[in-house]
Order: sequence, then structure tokens, then C-alpha cells
Amino acid sequence: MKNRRDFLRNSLGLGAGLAAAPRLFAAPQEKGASMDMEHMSHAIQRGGSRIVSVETPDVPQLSWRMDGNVKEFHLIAEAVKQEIFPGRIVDLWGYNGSAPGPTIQVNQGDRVRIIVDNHLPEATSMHWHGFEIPIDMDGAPGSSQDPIPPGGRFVYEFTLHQEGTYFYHSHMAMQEMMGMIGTFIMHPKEPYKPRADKDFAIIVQEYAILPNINVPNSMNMEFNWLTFNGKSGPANTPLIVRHGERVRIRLINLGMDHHPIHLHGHQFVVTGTEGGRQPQSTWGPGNTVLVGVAQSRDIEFVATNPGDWMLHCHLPHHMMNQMSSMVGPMSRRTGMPAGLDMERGMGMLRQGSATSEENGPSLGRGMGVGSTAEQTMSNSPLKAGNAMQHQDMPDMQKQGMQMGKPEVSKNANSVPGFPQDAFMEGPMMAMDQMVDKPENFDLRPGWSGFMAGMMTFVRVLPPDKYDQIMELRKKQEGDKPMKMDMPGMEHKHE
Ligand SMILES: [Cu+2]
Repeated sequence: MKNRRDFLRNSLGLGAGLAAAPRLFAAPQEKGASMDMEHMSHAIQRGGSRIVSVETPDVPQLSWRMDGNVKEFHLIAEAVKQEIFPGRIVDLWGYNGSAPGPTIQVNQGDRVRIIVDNHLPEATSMHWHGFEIPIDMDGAPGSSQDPIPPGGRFVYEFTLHQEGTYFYHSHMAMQEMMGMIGTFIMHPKEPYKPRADKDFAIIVQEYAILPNINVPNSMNMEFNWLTFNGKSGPANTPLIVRHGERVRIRLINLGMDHHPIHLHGHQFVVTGTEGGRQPQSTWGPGNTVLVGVAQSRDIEFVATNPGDWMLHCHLPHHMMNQMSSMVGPMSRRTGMPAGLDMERGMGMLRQGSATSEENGPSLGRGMGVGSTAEQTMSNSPLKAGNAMQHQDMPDMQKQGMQMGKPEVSKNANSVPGFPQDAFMEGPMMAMDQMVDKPENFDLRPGWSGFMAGMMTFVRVLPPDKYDQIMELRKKQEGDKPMKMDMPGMEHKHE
């Protein structure tokens, strides 16, 4: 028990940062307390067949300690500040400083203990989604347990006989919409066949974050920030694959929408659901998988086609960032003028927040221009003069936007329907430098102008380029503190 107390004290001191780390691991291992280093090195040897660990780009892995034969994890439910897009730092709720929370990986048959501390200002409860475990461990607030009060703790412990792609989440509905979910992988006792060379997991989430406010509106039914593992394109990290490898991607959804996730350049098969591995006889080819709310889907393919292939939700509004209603009156002459001035029409509030009493009725539920200020605009021709241009926006340039010349024809204003995509994406929205990282190495210049929302790349790379990126990654990791949820944990890559 002494070890356990030490562990808890150390891991509770997350805020102490790396300075606290040496103490934690310099301590001699007593009474069977040891880390499962085999797992931490991201490779599991079993019966001569290697199972790779699951990578969750942009989300840390959760480390554990062994207490006898029990794998012990520690999750802290808390408010987090997270940059979901360059310059857009928002207030989410998550676990151990991240939303989604850190990824848990265990083996089928493991005895697992998860200590959950509630650092939120209100009660919470942790549900283990799809787990076949005793009712008192299910985390259903009110029925299977009392909610965990603010400042409280609940210790969950169970043996896991399942395998597959699972997740944990707060069972308070509104907290789910604040980000409170995490990936929980159960590796199979008998390795899946065929073996995957790369294994990834992505949690898809959606937030309604209204203008001039950093807190998601969990009551909203429309979403303007769509994320893969807590980042919106182009801020998320591409999946790096070597040409010829077999790839598994596990997709998890717990939001208000179902997401059709589409992969370019490859057919795949759906090999698993939130209930585990599916029999091979059910695998039919596809390139889009509908990941419904509360579901997970595993897809697999052999990366035979070199290139930087898009992986994205195919709902058009889920391929955008920071959507708000178009502003009709400021630029259009035909049609009746709507009731808002330009600033409010664009959602630039001068006082209060979007959910304040004053603005709430128009902004609280819809995006930008709300139900009480419906626009009468149609997509009718704009007034005469120059087509809308973006290059005279020095502020945005200062912020690192590339702001190249927009591709708008001379007669654009006379074409009904304009502007549409010209102002949602394109070269002038590019920010390659702002999102520079090893995994983005050598993408086509300007690529970032066309990535938004639930969108990333599967980069199927020839060996030399693959090795180059791995080198860059290694170098970067040497330069900065490890991105683990616990200080000092070494996060080794293969
Ligand atoms: Cu979607």
C-alpha cells in the first residue's frame, strides 16, 4: 500500500511537471510494483506474433503501474485548455489535461484498476462503454453508484475478458459534449489475422463554440468545430504509413451526429465494431464507414497506393472550421435587408457573450445569426464592383496565414450562388508554417488551406520518405519533453 500511496501522490502532482519525474522512477521497485515496459515500448510479443500498440495521434497514452497482478491506471476528470486549431484555445472538460482523455491499452484477460478523481466543479461518473463487468463497476450514476462528487474519488476494478475498440466516458450527457471521452483498447489474447503493421485510433468529436466565447455550448444542436482526436484540420497529425503495410484505423464516435468517414485511394474492410472483432465472412469492401453515435468501427486495408490520402468525415459541414451564418445584408443589395448590422451579423459581439441573456435568444441555439434574426438573403448576385477579395487582410497575414491570391473569377459577383467554397477553403486559408511538424514534412505547399474539420491524411510513403519523417520525429522528441500524461514516462516508438 505504501507504493500505491507514493504513486498516487506523485501522479496527483501532475502540475509539478517534469521536475517531479525522477523521484517517481528513481524509487526502487518494491513489492512487485513495476511498469509493464514491454507494453510501454509499443510492442507486445505473444506466441511469436507481434501485436503493435495503438497510436492515437495528438492524444497521450496513459501509463500504469502493476500492483501485484493488477494494472492500475489513474484518471483525473478536469477542465482543460486545449488548442484545437492554431490560435483557437478553448475550455473543454477532459481527463489528465487532454480531451479526449489519454488512451488506455490493456490485454484481454487483464485485471484492471482505474482510480478516477473528480476535479470538476460538479459531480461526474465514469462509464466503461460496452464492458461486460459487474454492475457496481458500470458507472451509471444514481443506479449502479452514487455520482462522484467534486473533489471525490471512485476506484473501479474489473477483469476484462473482451477484445476490441472500446472507450470510457462520463455518463453525464452534457459532460460528454464538453469532451469527456477516451479510447480504451483491449488487445486480443490470440492476435488478429492478418496482422496489422500500423494500428491507429481516432475519436471524432464536435463542439459548438459560439463567437467571442471559449466554452462549448453543450445545449447547441449545431456544431462549428469538428475534431479528430481533439484537433481540427489542418492542426491534427497525419497517420504515417510505409508503402505496403497493413493498416488498421479504429474510429470512435460519441457526439450528436453520425459520421460517414471516407478514405481516399484505398478500399478497406470493416473488421470490428464496438463489440470487438467481426468474423472475416462479414468483411465486404468499402471506402466509407458510417460511425454512428456510441459506436466504434475498425477498418483495415493494405496501403498499396502511395500518396497523401485524405481521411475525413464526408458531411460537408464537418469539413469546415468555425462555421457561422453567411452575412447577407453587408454585401448584397437584392432581397430584403435583414435585421442585423454587419458586426452582429458576422458574430462579432461587442459586449457580453454569445450565451448572455441579451444575445442568447438569437445566438444561444443556432450558429451566428440565430432563429430570431433569420436572414432573407438568397444567393443572388452581389452589388457591382470588385469581387470579394481576401488579400487586403494584413491582420490575418500577421497571424501567419499565407493569404495568396484567391481564385475568384472577374465576373464572380454576377454569378448566382457566389460566394460558396471560395471563402471556406482555398490557398488563401493556407497556414502550412503554423502547423508545421514532422508528420507534415514535404506535403504539397498550400495543402493546409484545404484541410478543415474532421479531416486528416493517411500518408502512404515510400521507404526513404517514411524513414525521413521517423528521423524528424525522433529528433523533435529529443528536443522537447515527452508528451505523456504522467511526468517522466518514457514514450518509446518502434
Ligand atoms: Cu461528420
